[in-house]
Amino acid sequence: MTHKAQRVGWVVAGLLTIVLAGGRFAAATGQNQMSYKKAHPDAKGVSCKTCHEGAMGKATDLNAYGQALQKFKGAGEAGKLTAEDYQAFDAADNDSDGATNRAELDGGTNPDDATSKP
Ligand SMILES: [Ca+2]
Ligand SMILES: [Ca+2]
Repeated sequence: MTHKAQRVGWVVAGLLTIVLAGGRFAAATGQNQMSYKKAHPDAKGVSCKTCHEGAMGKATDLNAYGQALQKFKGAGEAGKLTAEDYQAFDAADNDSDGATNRAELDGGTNPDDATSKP
């Protein structure tokens, strides 16, 4: 095998690794979205930016609220959130302003800012 062929092989292996790793994160995020919809079939006003910094949610760009949600991840579902995990987080008061996370999302206030409450 020539040096050029070896280099092409390494580039292809690197790209494949990136694509497969990206697919794994996207699948976990998709699974989380399905669990979210199962827990909140009538939810309005919630977007990827509720838990992520960017408009396209990625596992690596969680905001403070998304990071707090991760602590509610059940032990049996590594890397994924279940509907039960979301419901447990809904009942919590992430910013200690007296309103539950669910009440804040329903009321259009920020569940990560104590000065914003319903
Ligand atoms: Ca709150
Ligand atoms: Ca709040």
